Amino acid sequence: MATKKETNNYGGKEIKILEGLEAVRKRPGMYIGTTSVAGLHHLVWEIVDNSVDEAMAGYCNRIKVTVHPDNSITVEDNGRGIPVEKHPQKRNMSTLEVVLTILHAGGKFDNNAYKVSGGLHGVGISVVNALSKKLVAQVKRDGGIWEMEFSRGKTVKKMEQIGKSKATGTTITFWPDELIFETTVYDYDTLHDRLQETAFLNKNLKITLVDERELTPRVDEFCYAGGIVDFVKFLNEDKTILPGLARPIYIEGKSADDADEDKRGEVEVALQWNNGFSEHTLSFANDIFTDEGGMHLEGFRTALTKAVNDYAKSHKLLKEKDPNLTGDDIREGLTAVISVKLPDPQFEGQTKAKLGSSYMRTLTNKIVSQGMAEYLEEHPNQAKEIFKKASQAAKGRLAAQKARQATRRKGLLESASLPGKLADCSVRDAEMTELFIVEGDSAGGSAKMARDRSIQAVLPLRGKILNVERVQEHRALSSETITSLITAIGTGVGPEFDLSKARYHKIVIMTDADVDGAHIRILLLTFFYRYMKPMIDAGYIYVAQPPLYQLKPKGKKGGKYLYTDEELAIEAAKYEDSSRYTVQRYKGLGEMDPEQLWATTMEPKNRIMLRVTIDDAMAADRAVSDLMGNQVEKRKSFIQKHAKDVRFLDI
Ligand code: 0RA
Repeated sequence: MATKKETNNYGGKEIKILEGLEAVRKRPGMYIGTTSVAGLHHLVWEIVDNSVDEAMAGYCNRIKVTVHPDNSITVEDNGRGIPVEKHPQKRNMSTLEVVLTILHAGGKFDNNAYKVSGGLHGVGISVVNALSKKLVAQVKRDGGIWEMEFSRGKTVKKMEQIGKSKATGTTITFWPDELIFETTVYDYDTLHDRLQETAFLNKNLKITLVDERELTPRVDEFCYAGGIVDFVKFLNEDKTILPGLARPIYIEGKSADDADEDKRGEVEVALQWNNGFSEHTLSFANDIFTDEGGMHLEGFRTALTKAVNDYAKSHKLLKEKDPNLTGDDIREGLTAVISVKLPDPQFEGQTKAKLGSSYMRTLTNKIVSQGMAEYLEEHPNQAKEIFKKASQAAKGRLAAQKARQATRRKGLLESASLPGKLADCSVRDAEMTELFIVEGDSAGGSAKMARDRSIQAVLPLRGKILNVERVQEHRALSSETITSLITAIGTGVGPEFDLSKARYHKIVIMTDADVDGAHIRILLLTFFYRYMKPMIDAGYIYVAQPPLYQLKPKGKKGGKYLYTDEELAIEAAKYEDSSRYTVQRYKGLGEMDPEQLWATTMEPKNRIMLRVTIDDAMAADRAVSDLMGNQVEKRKSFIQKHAKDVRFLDI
């Protein structure tokens, strides 16, 4: 039926529209980045961002996202509703139809000052429509309820009024197309974390998430009267806060009313120090997470450093001739959220996650300088605590410098100073060589016997590696396990870090497939994340994947190595019953003989290795501090949940 209608009624314009959405279906990656699980979630962000735009413009204070049992999604808001009247330029179409079927048409007709949806990946609702096997749009507006239905971007039911309502709002329900996506199963935690973040960034906006796939639907509600102040408190939840700073510092401001059209903007920051040693600063522009920072972050940092030093000098905490505290000193233990809004944000950088609009540096700097100076003057006790924390950091920094130089001096002596436990390889060309980090001497022994000694080196770690998230740098650098890692790798750390000095281009973490192994792996990843991030960025860090099981048919030779529970189930299903085979479970690498270890885990042509990436630095940042923070319970449950699940290593 629909086909007949199409051929009869579709004129030239409509054919162009279909070609537009056809292009989206042909190259979905160009519009949503990927058709993996990340792209699937992108569909939700696309709709929600439009609802958030309504909220930012002051017309909407409620958004509800529902995951239905079949993994279809409903996003409902109480904004103005997508206009339903005839479109001014396209006389035979409603605006609703234009918004849903014309690429990039989404926000052309309104004039909100700031927009999420036009930002980083904002591609418009029509892209969601193109990539859904079915989409139903319902609008309450102008006293009526209007509905329209589509399939894979094509109109299935023209817009019609289905009822009356005094309320306004938009409800979009869509069914992601399994012809497009690798998976159509939504991940609750991903939705939860992102929607909670959106609620933090939009004071008093109530966002509800409902998962109807559970027997009793799971419901989470996010609404924060304190906005980013609540965000900072949340990030510091498990931490010990600097005395007197239970209430985060909050600074806001905006450009002068007579500022040039293209230099307008608003700035909000919230900050609070804990007694830890790492910095957690998150920056956003128009609610878009700027993973690579940018102008707003630069302006904030310069202003903070100057404000604290100025205060310290003028109140004689520092003498006139004393060196200034560095920005790093001042930011030790700092948790901060910076959120700026601007009409036309420019994004640059490798992942387009860096704010390039340079006037935002000046504006943020000005607002934070003033706000910080005022805060410090008005809160002398807090000012003293902040100064004290930064001076301790400065002392630690000097001690760390010495410790680093010590590891470097050792490094200069080359092989003579390499850690005694390292079984090095003979080839010296780093591009060809690999370093296996293994837990304990016994696994180390097997790995040493198993390896190809020309290109594979083995470094056994004795016992647990220090949690670097919890100690100051000079303490980390006095741990023998850590210095042996650093000297074996050869790059140094901190200001002395030099990627070109890496002695191996593959560093392979090879731990047991149990909870302890998972713990050691996480500790090692934390170390690399905090001290050698460029090694992760360069793609030099890997995780080995030893098999979990070997299934042997009875009375026959040979057996099959299996790497996951699913693989085991599939393999076992090939037999009539379980009396026909035996299953060996490998709890540790030590249970494999060197030949097996080589064949399954180390031999380059057979092994499975996962390259560690930081494609979501925020998730990593959070996971690392969640895992490594004070809360032992959270940590234990995370490790248990993920002990067998290697995918989480992609964080
Ligand atoms: C076009 C124009 C206007 C609002 C919207 C689209 C709009 C889109 C979405 C998507 C989800 N919820 C939404 N709410 C609104 C402006 C409407 C006006 O000027 O009244």
